[in-house]
Amino acid sequence: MKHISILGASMDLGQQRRGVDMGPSAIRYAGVVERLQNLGHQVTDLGDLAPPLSASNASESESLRNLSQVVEVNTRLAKEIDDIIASGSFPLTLGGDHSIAIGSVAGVSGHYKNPGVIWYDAHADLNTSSTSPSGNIHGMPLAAALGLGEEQLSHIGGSEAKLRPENIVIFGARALDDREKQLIKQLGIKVYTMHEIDRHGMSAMMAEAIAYLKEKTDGVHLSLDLDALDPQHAPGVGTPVVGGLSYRESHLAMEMLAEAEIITSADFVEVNPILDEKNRTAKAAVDLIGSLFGEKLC
Ligand code: 6HN
Ligand code: MN
Ligand code: MN
Ligand code: MN
Repeated sequence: MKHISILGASMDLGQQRRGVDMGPSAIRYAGVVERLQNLGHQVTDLGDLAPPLSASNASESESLRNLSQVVEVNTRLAKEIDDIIASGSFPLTLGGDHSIAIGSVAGVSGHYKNPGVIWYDAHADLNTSSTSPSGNIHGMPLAAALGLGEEQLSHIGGSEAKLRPENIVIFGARALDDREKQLIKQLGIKVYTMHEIDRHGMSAMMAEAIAYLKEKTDGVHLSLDLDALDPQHAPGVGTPVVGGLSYRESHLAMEMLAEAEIITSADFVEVNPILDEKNRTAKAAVDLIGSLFGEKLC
């Protein structure tokens, strides 16, 4: 039994498709609290962080869209996550676009000597303002956690880097920008692309990723972007990419993580109910959360 604190980060300013700020509501509506309680966990729903006021005026930079709002929300989120862990509870953050992982990783990192992360995503989110093709900050959170790019982002929760490159595993990647590929090679970040997963299977690749992180880290944050799943299984995301992980593969991944007992915090992001079909993506998120917290089929 765990004590789990759910926090909604209703942010949609890290990218340009409105509606992903309603992700936390959609995931609650799909029954996340009840699901976790039925598994015997003690759940506190802390509600949503107050959202930023509005999109900024056009004077703000196109290479870092809505920077001030993203900084403001993530600064508050980092503090909340820090407090949740200090109280002995497991922080489960519901997004919101993936820019909110800047705050969640920052809030987690001070609690571990060697924090690690599983970045379950079609993308690597390793851009900075100088490499980003879009200026969307949801494509930058992993770079910020490494201490790269705009300091207003990378210094949230402290000026030090929040993650070491060798403690990062990217899982499900299939849409990397050229500069992200360069950075991955340069820093030696471990990436399981769809190629490796197709070739060797989820079971072998996740087992390898778990063993890798187990050896290096003393806490692992799971940052799960629903666009890691194929759009057939998770249509309600802002940046869908065909050729993704299936619903079953993702369940197996969560079940293996539950069994390994390595995950110490998590966020589930990019659920956009406006783009969704009958809340399927939010339901998939809740199903995966169930598996991550120990649900068994029999
Ligand atoms: N996400 N690499 C692209 C960009 O604009 O930087 C896409 C980023 C997607 C981010 O899905 O969290
Ligand atoms: Mn992402
Ligand atoms: Mn993504
Ligand atoms: Mn710095």
